[in-house]
Amino acid sequence: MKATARANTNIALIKYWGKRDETLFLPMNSSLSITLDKFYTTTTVQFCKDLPSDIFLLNGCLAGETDTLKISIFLDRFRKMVGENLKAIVTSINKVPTAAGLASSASGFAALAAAAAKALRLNLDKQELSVLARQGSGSASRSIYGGFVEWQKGIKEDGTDSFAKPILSEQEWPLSVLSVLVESDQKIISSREGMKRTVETSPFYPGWLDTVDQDLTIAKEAIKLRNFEMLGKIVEANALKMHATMFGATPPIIYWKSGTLEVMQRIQKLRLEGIQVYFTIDAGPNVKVLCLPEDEQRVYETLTILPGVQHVFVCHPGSGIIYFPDTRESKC
Ligand code: 2P0
Repeated sequence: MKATARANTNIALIKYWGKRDETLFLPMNSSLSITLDKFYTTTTVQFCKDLPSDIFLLNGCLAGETDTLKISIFLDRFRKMVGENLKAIVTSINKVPTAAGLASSASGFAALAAAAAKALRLNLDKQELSVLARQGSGSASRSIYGGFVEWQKGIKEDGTDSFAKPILSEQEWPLSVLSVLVESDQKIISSREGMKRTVETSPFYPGWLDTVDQDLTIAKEAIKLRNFEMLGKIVEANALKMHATMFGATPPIIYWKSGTLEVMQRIQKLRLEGIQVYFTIDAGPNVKVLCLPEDEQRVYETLTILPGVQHVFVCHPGSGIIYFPDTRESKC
């Protein structure tokens, strides 16, 4: 009863911002992402008889109580599906460095869902896996698939119609995504708290909800047409709009640092110099930059020398879930 799976992280092009159900992780709006090739989580789940409680090892270290409890609550959904209460040893290797400015919860819960389901021989399809991964972290629903992925919000109260689906595979449009690190400290407000506060207090949040579906339609049309300028413009506008909702929250949420603005302004200048390049920013100070592969080197060289930039990670569209054969069936 053991299986290993790997999931890549993803970066939202049209953002998920706000929940309509916090327990089931149901979003207020649909979103769209690119799965990346560089940063991933590989997780082995082994269910064992006679194990008194779940054990979670992250990057070789025994995890604390809070993190282990999150894993246990997540695994309970799988245990319920098979009517068994076997506890598990969960071993995760996280190749999403905190310093990359990318969230590891997306790849983490996607890999855990896939490995747990396979270990219990649940035979779930990707849609069912996406529904389960979502209940660990919303953005994890999208990391089940590679390339361009849409998470449709769904309308049902039980969340069974809130899952991701693939739009375009990673091979079909090879863009470059540069993850620009301007700050590596842990952020003070989690995205979970940030979106909750925004929904509850920001007078700009209704404006977000009024326009995000239209943003998504434009982005999907741009992907269909492989129109990079059309995609980049809407991606950048959508990210700025999400941050504008936060500026209006009480108390206000400002994730940006001076380096964030420096990168944004340099990108706008690059565009004036004739380069097609756009940015997006998640719930943090770091900037993700989209460009065409032929401009990747120039954009990299321009950003890497900025005083406020600590590091630039170059990524490309990556694959969805992959499974590894388990060569050793260890005894519990
Ligand atoms: C996204 N973010 O679409 C948005 C954009 C951050 C900004 O999904 O509470 O870790 O676990 O569902 O998925 C980050 O939030 O939040 C996120 P939970 P998650 O990628």
